[in-house]
Amino acid sequence: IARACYKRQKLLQYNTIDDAAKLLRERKNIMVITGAGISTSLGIPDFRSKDTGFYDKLLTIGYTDPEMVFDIHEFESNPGLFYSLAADILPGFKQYSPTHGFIRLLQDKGKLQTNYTQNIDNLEELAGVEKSRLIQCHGSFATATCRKCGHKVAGTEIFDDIRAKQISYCVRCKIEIANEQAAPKQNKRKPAARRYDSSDDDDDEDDDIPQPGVMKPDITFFGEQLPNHFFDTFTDRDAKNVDLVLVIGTSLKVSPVSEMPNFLPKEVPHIYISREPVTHVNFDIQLLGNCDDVVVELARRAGWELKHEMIPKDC
Ligand code: CNA
Repeated sequence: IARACYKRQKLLQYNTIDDAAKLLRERKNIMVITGAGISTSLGIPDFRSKDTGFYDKLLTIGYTDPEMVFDIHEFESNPGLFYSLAADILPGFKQYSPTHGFIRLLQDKGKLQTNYTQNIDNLEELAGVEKSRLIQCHGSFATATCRKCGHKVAGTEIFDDIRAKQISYCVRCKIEIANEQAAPKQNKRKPAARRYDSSDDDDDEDDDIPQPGVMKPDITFFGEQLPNHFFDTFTDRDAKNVDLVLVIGTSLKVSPVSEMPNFLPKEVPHIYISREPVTHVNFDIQLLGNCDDVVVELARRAGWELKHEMIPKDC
């Protein structure tokens, strides 16, 4: 998606929460764009909330550039930085929030076109959102891949290392290295060509000790390309058919997702649900507050029953 060079005009006929509930009842192809705010009620911090966000935490412990933790070049040179801090945003995978439940409800009503999530906690899947209706724009913790040999594993296989704040190394690389070391010397693979240095002349074998690759969860770091199916699905399918867009729990600061609302047809109503207002997109209706509370009220006014153990019985 190229950078939006215009701000869409507001549709003046939509203003209130009742207008939003009516749109939910009437529309059939609802695009839902979500961010970290839909998981904060589960104890998973977002990035940019003041005081409680992950970035503020990093600042208080001395990291002046919190985005570095998720920068691919930094990860290549110093994976220990990511591994020392990632435990804080590792999901428990046991529970989803009422807002995830609301997205599932839209699906059950036959109204969910696609949920574009920036989240990496994979909780949409736990809530039962179908794979075909889910685009994980920034990947997820569901799988992890070796940076050296490409070996892919279930994300859970590196969780113990993340929780122990230690770099996770590739099991397949380790086995290959062990096999090579066990093999007779003449069968050993020749070491890759390396920079010539006069100290190499002393035939110091330590330099040639092979290292296993580092595992990286399949989340999109800053500096990495988003998955192709994100662009293809948005431009070729969804942007043409959508009739309502809900943007929930995101500061809309990360491109290209932040550009998506401005690229939808101008007659499609835009609703924003989050704690803080945004000004760089002209939403028709902004419903500010905890998203779980807002979606419960929206569902009630739409005449739908949203069931979830975190919703008080009298709602
Ligand atoms: P962000 O920039 O931290 O914004 C979150 C927004 O949600 C803020 O505007 C908050 O005010 C708002 N918010 C927080 N809690 C609530 C709540 N309970 N109800 C309503 N609004 C709330 O995060 P974005 O998602 O906009 O940024 C995209 C990043 C965040 C992606 O790359 C993600 O991978 C990354 N992230 C994901 C997770 C996760 O998967 N749970 C956690 C932390 C960060």
